[in-house]
Amino acid sequence: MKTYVIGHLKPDTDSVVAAMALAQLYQNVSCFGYSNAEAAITEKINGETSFLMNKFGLSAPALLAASDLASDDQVVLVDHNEESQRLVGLSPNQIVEIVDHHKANLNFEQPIYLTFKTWGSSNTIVYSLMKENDFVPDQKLASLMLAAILSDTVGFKSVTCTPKDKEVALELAAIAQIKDLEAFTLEIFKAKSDVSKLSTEEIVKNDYKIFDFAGTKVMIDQLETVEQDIILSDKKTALLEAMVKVKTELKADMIFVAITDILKVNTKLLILDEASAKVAQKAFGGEVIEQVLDIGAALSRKKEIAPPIERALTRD
Ligand SMILES: [Mn+2]
Repeated sequence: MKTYVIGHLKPDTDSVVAAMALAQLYQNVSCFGYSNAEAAITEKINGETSFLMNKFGLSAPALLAASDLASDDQVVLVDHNEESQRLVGLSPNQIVEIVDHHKANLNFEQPIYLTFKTWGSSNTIVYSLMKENDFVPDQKLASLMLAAILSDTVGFKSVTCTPKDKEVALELAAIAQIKDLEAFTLEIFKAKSDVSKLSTEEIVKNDYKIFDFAGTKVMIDQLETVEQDIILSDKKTALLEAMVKVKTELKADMIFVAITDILKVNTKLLILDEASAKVAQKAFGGEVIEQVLDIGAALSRKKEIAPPIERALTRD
């Protein structure tokens, strides 16, 4: 019997590293009761995560499919909880614990362990669990955990960032011996922004989540970049074309692509059709111009982009 620790589909750095860190904690501290804890990923890692793995000489966890699971294996979910973001085909009965910082959307038939915090990064939660259990991550893991916090909180600039994230980041920076946090953040932003190897379709599927808003399947992809202007002038038409394809492929009812400039602190939404224009204008105000809606300083999909869209769809 194994216990797999896994993050969400379309894994980001927070989700991959939190799974690695939590698995290490389970392996080293027996009180959690998980024998043979092992981190796994549900889909291929993104460019930012692979940059960080190379930089610190670590390798990403192995890919796991639901068919790899034995019937007595257990699964711990980290950095997600909703069914639409879980490993495809995973039986809810194998999930024994969830560690997360997203809105809960759960319905289990049996009691399970839940650790939910309103902090800005799952790695902040995992580090606090480590501290409670007197476990100190090694320098490489601490570097990755720090990077994950900086990435998920957009260098502490996101509204999701809390004092706890900063406190933990500073402790991890000391273990990692990383002194210049600003330079490190910029390095991560550049890796995050590099979409040169991706097709427009891959960009639309690079960092997306599908939400179920009262029966409407809404796909929200987010591209965090330091070159919003260039992307919009060079790739807008191609991205809109790719959005049509991806929406059909993933059977979404509605699709939004958020182009977020993490230095300027601004998000522009790409709007595919009349129906999504109506929803977006109701959600954020303003006017869609040439299939783009400027929604201002909103950086966080979780707190500033998805909730207004949900409200616009579910309230009159
Ligand atoms: Mn996260």
